[in-house]
Amino acid sequence: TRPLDITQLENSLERCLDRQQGEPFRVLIVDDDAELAARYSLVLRNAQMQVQILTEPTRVLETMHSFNPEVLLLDVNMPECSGPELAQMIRLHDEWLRVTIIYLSAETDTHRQMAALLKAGDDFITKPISDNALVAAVYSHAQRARSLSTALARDSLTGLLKHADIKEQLALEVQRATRSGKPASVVMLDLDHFKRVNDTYGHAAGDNVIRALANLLRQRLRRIDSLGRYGGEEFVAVLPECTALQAQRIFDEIRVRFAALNFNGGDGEEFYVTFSAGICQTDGHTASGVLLELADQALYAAKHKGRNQVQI
Ligand code: GH3
Ligand code: MG
Ligand code: MG
Ligand code: MG
Repeated sequence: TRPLDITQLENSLERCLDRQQGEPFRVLIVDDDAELAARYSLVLRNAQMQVQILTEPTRVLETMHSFNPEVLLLDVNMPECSGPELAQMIRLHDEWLRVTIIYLSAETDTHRQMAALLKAGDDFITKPISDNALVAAVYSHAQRARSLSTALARDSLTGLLKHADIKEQLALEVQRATRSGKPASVVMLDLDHFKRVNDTYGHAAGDNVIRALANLLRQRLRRIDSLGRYGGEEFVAVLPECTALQAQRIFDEIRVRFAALNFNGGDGEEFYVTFSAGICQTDGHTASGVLLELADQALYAAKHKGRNQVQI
């Protein structure tokens, strides 16, 4: 095997860090050795991470509350309490489940390392460690923790916002529209005769339809629009800077395209599904909950008038 090319490794690490998106990763270093902690902190700060140092382990929960770290770099041997004891205590709190705990210790005895990991914690790094290796380890853990928490926040079938989150987003956009004086539109959408689809072709085929609609909506809407799975086969979209008439044109287009999609019903059978939608425009004073109610009334009218249509 070829020897490891360190320069190449360093370049890829730099590329990795360049790609780091969003807020900087938050790392809390708990170590009784202040000098060492300062050294690690410098290395991680140079890699664009946000770092806080704690030399008194007993104050860890308090510090976590104020700093909200994503990664905890934990010393093993400290005078007041051991790292594994601390990790175990942190793991008793559900609110800190997403925090990755990495031991950073001079402990080289693998039995003691294993004992620490079995108690609580996610990884064990032995000191001394090169700057790049430290950055890479923290980066990969933080990145994974973040993508997991983003994925968990989404509806698992469609990847869209969940009920509570789209409602929150709607409230924010309504406030924004009120401030800017620009119109925004709220769309409530429901699949037509979907019970029949499930009954005829099965729940899995029904799930495919829901996913296909979510993908179509995602493709067709803009980046600034918000989209959520409001209920089982109900969706809510919020379109900033868009009048009800413009929203109706867009959703009518989506409606036609969706109605043309053919789905596999098994045994070579194909089927088609339609949806109905109701739209309501902001007016600068109506509350978001009421707007949603109005969009739902428009949806009800669309159903009543024969489905496969978009009403204002
Ligand atoms: P309508 O045109 O009046 O909306 O008729 P409908 O049959 O679609 O009535 P409704 O909107 O009340 O139907 C909801 C149905 O959607 C009930 C349930 O079987 C189905 N459903 C809800 N969530 C899911 C899901 O996650 N997957 C599948 N496959 N079906 C779902
Ligand atoms: Mg120590
Ligand atoms: Mg429904
Ligand atoms: Mg329905």
